[in-house]
Amino acid sequence: MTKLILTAALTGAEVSREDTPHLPVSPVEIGEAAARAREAGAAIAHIHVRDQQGKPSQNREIYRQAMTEIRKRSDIIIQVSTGGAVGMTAQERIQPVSLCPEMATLTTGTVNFGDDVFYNSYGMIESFAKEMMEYGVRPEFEIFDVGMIHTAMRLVHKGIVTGHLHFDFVMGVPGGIPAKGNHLTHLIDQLPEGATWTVAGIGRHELPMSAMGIALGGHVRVGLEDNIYYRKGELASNEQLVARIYRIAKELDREVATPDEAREILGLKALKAC
Ligand code: KMH
Ligand code: ZN
Repeated sequence: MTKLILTAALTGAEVSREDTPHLPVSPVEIGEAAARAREAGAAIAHIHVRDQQGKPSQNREIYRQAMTEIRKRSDIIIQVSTGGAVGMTAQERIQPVSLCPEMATLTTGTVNFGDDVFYNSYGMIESFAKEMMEYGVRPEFEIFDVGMIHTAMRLVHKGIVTGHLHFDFVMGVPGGIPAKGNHLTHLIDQLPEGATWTVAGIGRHELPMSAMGIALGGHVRVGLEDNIYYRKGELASNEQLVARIYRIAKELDREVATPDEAREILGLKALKAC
């Protein structure tokens, strides 16, 4: 099996400091959290940023600061969010891509998101994909339900997205695909030859889905964006969640990739000067 790529989803848009004191919010905190996650075994930091009040933001300047703070401290791959928070406009969401991060998320469909709707029309998806390709940013397709794989492939068949294809299966969002083993194998079955995949189980589903991801030869995402608990009633830090998956992988004889090894596996280009 290829080495395991661990992604740390450090902050997200839905969790607040009231939910957990471990949440990194400011650019410096995000930089420090990324360095600790890297130490614990993460190769990719999936980031969202917050404004001065701690509210979700897609502000380009705040992303620039967070990226600077991360790069000061580690060689971890930076993956910015273009999902942002529900209700944000496409113009708001796309802002960090023009900072030339190595990766950005690209959700390829609309999904109910608890009581909200996470809206992604085909037109938006195509324009986000074009902007990523223009800036040399590798998309990670965020797959909340099975049809989204087919919309991602529409971008490939139209020649809009070229190069290595990487998917992240986000499983267990209320309204999206449930976090179950048979659904995971069904998602894997839809992928084209040569594609790679990560699994992100939401809430209590994070640990079992991660274990399945390791065993099935995929990659794993954990972090406070997806789950704030180490176990029932016990809050976790990002690095504790990463370190646990690192240990499980070792026990299962799966080596863990460094950021440079992950760059190789994911076909990331050399950083473009931006
Ligand atoms: N906050 C969710 C509505 C992404 O980062 O691209 C969307 C999200 C996905 O978190
Ligand atoms: Zn996210």
